[in-house]
Amino acid sequence: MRIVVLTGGIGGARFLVGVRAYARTVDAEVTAVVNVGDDVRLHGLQICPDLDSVMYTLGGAADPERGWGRVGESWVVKEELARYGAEPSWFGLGDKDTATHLVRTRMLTAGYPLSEVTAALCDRWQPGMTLIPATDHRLETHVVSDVDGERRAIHFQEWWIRHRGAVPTHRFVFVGADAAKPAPGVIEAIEGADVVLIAPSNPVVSIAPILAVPGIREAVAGGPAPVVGVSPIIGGAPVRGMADRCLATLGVEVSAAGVGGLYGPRGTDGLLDGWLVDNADGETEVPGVTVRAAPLWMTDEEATAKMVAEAMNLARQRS
Ligand code: GDP
Ligand code: FO1
Ligand code: CA
Repeated sequence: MRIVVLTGGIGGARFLVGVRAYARTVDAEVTAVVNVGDDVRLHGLQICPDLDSVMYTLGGAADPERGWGRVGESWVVKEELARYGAEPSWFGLGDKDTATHLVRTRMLTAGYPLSEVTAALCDRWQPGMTLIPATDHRLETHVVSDVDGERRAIHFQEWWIRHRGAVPTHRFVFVGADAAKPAPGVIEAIEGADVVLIAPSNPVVSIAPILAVPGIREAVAGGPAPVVGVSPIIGGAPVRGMADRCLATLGVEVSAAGVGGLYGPRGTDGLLDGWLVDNADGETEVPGVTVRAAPLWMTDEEATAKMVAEAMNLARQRS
């Protein structure tokens, strides 16, 4: 049994902990295709927040409160950079995290593609599954917003961390997506999968940039495996993060139905065979998609593994 998961950072990482637990019970192989749109080069370092959230979480080293970065982190580098007045001062670079970025940047500079760098970093963290960036090419999410009365495209990290997403926001642009190619193994994994799961990640800035890489959406929508998505929205609100602001920018209702409709049914330009929503959203209907309700709070590994089992049941109904 082969399971492919499309995933972003924190929400996706927690979901993958449940996928790994479920996979152990059925001896399944898991491949996670991870968003790179959040990636940014700062202070000369290549930072990949979603890959790192997934890698640290599965490696048991993520900070559970912050959700991003390392547990037991210290901030000497950040403080020293601030004393030099080195911008951007709004970005928090943890000391332990910095070692990851140093190793990554060094390997990238030496010519290794991000997918190989990720595999090398995973040698240490042993995530228990294959992590592949959606693409080895540069793909960055930029946000067209009004800052100080001027309309500009700013990097997603600046929009989120510096402005907390609280500036008039017009659209999200996946810079470089048109010319990007899926990283080696992405299309092969999707085409060879028994099921494709879409994690309860941010649909606009975590899942959409993956699907924007030419060939990936087509492989998922046209592939042999059933596709089941899990709603990141419970009772009309994201559990955490900025999905509400992102959806509002697209004019999509912040609800399980809104996100299900955004992904849409397979066969008519969409992606989904099944859509798993929380029990609180049991009335949800997405035309053309089989909707089921289950508890979707990822409180711990056991609860999340049950949620994954529900998604797998839903997948079996189609196949
Ligand atoms: P990011 O890249 O770090 O922002 O993380 P993701 O895009 O992977 O996930 C963010 C999404 O995870 C948010 O929209 C949350 O609504 C969702 N999320 C977080 N915790 C939970 C949970 O316990 N259950 C569900 N269903 N969604 C969650
Ligand atoms: N989020 C913050 O709110 N403030 C930060 O200073 C910050 C630094 C940071 C450094 C490395 C990293 O991997 C993630 C970091 N994040 C920070 C989280 C990140 O901005 C977003 O939550 C994700 O990109 C959304 O997926
Ligand atoms: Ca993200």
